[in-house]
Amino acid sequence: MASTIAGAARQAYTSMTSTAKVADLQNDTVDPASQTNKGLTTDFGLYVSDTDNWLKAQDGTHTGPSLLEDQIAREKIQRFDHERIPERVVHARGTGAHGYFKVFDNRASKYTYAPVLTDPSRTTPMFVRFSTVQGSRGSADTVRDVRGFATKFYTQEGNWDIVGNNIPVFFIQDAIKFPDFVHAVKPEPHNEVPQGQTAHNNFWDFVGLQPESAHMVMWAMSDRGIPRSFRMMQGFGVNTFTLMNAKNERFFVKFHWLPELGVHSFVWDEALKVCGQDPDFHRKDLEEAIEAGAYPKWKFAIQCIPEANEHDFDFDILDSTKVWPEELVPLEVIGEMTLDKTVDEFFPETEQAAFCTSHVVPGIGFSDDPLLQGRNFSYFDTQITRLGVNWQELPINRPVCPVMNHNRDGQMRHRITKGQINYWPNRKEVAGPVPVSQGGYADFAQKVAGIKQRVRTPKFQEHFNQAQLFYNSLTPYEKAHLINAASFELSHCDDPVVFETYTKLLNNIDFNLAKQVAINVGGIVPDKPARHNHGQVTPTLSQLYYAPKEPTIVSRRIAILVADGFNLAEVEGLRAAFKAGQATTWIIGPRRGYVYPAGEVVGEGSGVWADHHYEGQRSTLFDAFIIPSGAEHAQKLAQNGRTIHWVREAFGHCKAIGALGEGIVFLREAVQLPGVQFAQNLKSDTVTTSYGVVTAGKYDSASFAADALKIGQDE
Ligand code: HDE
Repeated sequence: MASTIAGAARQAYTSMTSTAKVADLQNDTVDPASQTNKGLTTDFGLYVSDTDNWLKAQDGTHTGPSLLEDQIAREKIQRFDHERIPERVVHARGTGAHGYFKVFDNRASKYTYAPVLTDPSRTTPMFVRFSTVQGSRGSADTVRDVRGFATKFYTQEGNWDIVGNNIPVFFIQDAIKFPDFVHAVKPEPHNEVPQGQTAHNNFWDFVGLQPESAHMVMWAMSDRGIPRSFRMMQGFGVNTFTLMNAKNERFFVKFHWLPELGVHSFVWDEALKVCGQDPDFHRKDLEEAIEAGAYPKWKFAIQCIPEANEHDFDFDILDSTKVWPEELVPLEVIGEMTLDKTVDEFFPETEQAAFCTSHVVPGIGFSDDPLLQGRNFSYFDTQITRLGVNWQELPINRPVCPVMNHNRDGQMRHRITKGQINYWPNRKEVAGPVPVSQGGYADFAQKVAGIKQRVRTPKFQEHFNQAQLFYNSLTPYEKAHLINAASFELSHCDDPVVFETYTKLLNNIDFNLAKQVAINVGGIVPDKPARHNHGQVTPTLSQLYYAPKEPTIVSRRIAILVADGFNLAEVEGLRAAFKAGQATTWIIGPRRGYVYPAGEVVGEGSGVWADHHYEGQRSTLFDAFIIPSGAEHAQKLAQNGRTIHWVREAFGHCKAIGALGEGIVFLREAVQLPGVQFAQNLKSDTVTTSYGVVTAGKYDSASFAADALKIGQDE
């Protein structure tokens, strides 16, 4: 019997493709547009003749009481009353997408026998949910926070979840501290402030008293805390898992996702503004890219340490507050994930998606990482509160391979299992265990010994080496951003005990960092380092290391700023060039509607459609912009405070800015960018680049656009 499950039934799934999960969801998907019966019904299928008026006892002129008897109105209201479920206690705000995973070859078979990681003929469907941690479901996307990076592989051997983050370490070492940490980070209990921020007394109080957080705090205060896009951030499994190979050898492993587009961040001022200007910025960005066919991709990499080498490092490899520096344990890139489909409906897919670190498949296992051990309990448990005990049966969560066992009943059970048997062993041999040799999950025969006690081993007690390593590895401008971020946050703490304690703690990481932050926030300014700086650097910790090798404008948002009287040929040429580079182009004009080029009468010519007016979309929402030539148009731009602000703000945010012909006059005379050199000759096509501002007198070829953006990006 067992072999039936392991063999024949699963054979049907060996030809599974990336669409297998999407096809599976079709069983539960309705499309009102294609339904033959388009009429409105109750949940029970009764045609409804009036959905606007509650049944009332009344005569022709006087409104009478609404009748409780109206079962149609009651169903509508009662159904609505219960629309909300508890939001996730952390990572409440998120957005999801479907995709698929492939390995390049079978090189990982030296570490694992898991087919999902070793069989290049397979395409494994995936669902991914990105999230922020602190804020509630309605909070803004671009807040300073850690980003969740939760991935679900619907493999032929069952679901495998890597519930990761965009930062490779965590705030605490032991799961028992998680409720304290989350209470401290979340809005304070007396007034529920702040939302989507860690800039408050309780968070900094906690991390000041819990020095194991120091390393993660450095990452969260760095530019990693304000990613430009979900598509432009790394993902990390964080915890130490294990892999088992066919020779029954075990390896410790860390999982990594590396974005094809490189790692990019906002600058802080920009992130703050986008929180208000477009709180859904990241959500829309993901959707926009997928809909445009610019499918986000990540390489998948592993770091492996043989079991015998567990204790070869000066840190404990089971400590989630530590990275495994790549110089010590190189990354091996083995596969790639592509996201190619947005969800059809947010709630049943993204909101009901439920991830569990305990979901692994044969060939992959756990380690004694104390954070992971606690997580393996917590995720399953939290889904019961959020979704009910049968949450695995929800369409988005159920595997695409067969499921058969003797778990039964509970709220919202909707699977119907035929027959008399719901236990094992049974006389009919229904649904019995599958031997390991036929695909049953094998627990690694790990020897366990020890004294039952509540202590942390010595290596778990060192907290500053890697915090220092991270800080040392940043470029000067990344360090400056980190100092500003920590200063911003600590300035929001009004209890001197809090900001004084933390500025003191920073002196264990870096003297200059501690000094600068203390000066900014009124902390105690140290006169010497609290600890020797080991001076070590790991280049792969700076996000600059992950800039794309070839500059690219794929999926970037580029604005063309125009007023009536612009140069039409240029705008058309630029648009074509940006389109060819797979960027999206937006015309920003004085009004949404037609804007008229030089030579056309306003309101009469054919014009170009402006996607937004100057007030409608700010420079913060674009990666770059360009101002074409046109004397009249340049003059109009120069008379408008908003367009001048547009350029100054973008310049302050280090955006690539382009200008042609009289567009340069506007930049030079009205905007007055300090220290910038501009092309002098308005008749020449010689390109001048200065501080990311790219100018040329005239537009000569489509390559200006590509060159300009390349230069702008390099700077
Ligand atoms: Fe989570 N975490 N976590 N976490 N976590 C949850 O599970 C928890 C930790 C992460 O998109 C919860 O379904 C404990 C590390 C992500 O649905 C909850 C501990 C990392 C998501 C929970 C940690 C994460 C969660 C809340 C310490 C990075 C969102 C809702 C022992 C590797 C998943 C839920 C999604 C969600 C518990 C630490 C990432 C309560 C106890 C480390 C991406 O179960």
